[in-house]
Amino acid sequence: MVFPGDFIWGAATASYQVEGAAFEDGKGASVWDMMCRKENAIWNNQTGDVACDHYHRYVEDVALMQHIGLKAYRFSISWPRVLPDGVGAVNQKGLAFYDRLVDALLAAGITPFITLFHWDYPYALYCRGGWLNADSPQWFADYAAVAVDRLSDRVQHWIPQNEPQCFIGLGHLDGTHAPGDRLALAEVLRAAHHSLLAHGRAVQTIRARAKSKPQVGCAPVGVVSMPATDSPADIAAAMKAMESIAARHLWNNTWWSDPIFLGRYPHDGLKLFGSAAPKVGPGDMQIIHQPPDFFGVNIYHGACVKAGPDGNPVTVPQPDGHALTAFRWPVTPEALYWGPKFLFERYGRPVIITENGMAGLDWPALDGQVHDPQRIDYTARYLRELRRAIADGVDVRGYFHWSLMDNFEWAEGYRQRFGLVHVDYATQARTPKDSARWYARVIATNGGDL
Ligand code: IFM
Repeated sequence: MVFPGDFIWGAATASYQVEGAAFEDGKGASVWDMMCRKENAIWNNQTGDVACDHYHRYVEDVALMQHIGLKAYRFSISWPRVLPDGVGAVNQKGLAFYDRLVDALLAAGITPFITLFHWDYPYALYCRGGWLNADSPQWFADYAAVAVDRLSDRVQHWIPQNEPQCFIGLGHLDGTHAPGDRLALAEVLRAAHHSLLAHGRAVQTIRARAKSKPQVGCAPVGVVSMPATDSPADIAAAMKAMESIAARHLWNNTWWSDPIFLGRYPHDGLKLFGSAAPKVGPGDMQIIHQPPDFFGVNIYHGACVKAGPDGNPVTVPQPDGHALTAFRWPVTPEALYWGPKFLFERYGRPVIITENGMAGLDWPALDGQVHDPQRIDYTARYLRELRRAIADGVDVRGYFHWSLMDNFEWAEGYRQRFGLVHVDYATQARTPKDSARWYARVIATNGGDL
């Protein structure tokens, strides 16, 4: 068997995308509650107010996970549900929800992986400057302490933040995600620097306070390049593309991961960003440089590159008619070979795929079942590439499918369905798709059925 015996087969969700109960039990507002109230910010002006109602239906959802045979479930805590003002008084009712969820998971034999922050930033703190405020790393560390103090007697796996490229880049540069700002690059990079400091402070907090030995990870977007051919020149070009910063935006690997894992910002980024680069205070890098125990990474697709005449990477466009998901993302299974391989070689930590999956056009058929052969094909192809990476010596410890169930896909609202389980938002009926049954077999055979 190529997959190690203790390989972690999981699925993932995030608080705002599934919980609902947006204004219940003392929860404070998040920037996504705010964003969903802006006219036309979200497809069809939809909101996460109810979402999958997971807050009330988590028992049924854990039973579904058990039915699929998940070994682990990655979910996030809503920061403003626990701390309505972002700091200060703890909302015990909100915190109690995660207590119940963790207990239900453990009773079902499912290992909880907690993401502390998956984008639902407290609105109260946004009003105080959000990630631009130099106090924001401290706010985050204090929040981490509350979660760790309450849950670390039962939870070992912690991921401080999900996809900083998105909550900083889409949220503060493009303005398409909450809080919907379009700031100058210098301000965006200052916010990014604070988020990196927050990551470091949270890791320190987790390691100092956890009641059981913690395993800490990360979950950036994996910006993957794949060589057009197996030639050494193309492979070197793809590696170079993955480790370089070539444009004045935040879609890259190294600006985010070099500080955390290597203790420095990459030179090419500093050069390219120039005067927009953040001021790094004395001691900042020591705080940020808290290498996690595993390199968690979210990978959905990659770009194909070849070596140009000077050896530098040149993008090779996908051929006309190349396979696309419903979200118009290219289907590129090799991303799950080259992405983990590069990240393992550069950062030297075991890799866990913290997200991978696809949006499909799924609906209940006349027979009442939800047939999603494309998701099965997509996932089988990607997992085969992950298997190839493991066979080639990449230390991959786990895979989380995105997502357990259809949910609120941010600016896309409910238009994109990523789930193994179909959700009828009018009735909240859950229907496991064919892919859920297929994934159950993959898990039961530890990947032997691929
Ligand atoms: O739904 C998102 C998730 O919240 C973060 N990673 C990508 C997923 C699909 O877009």
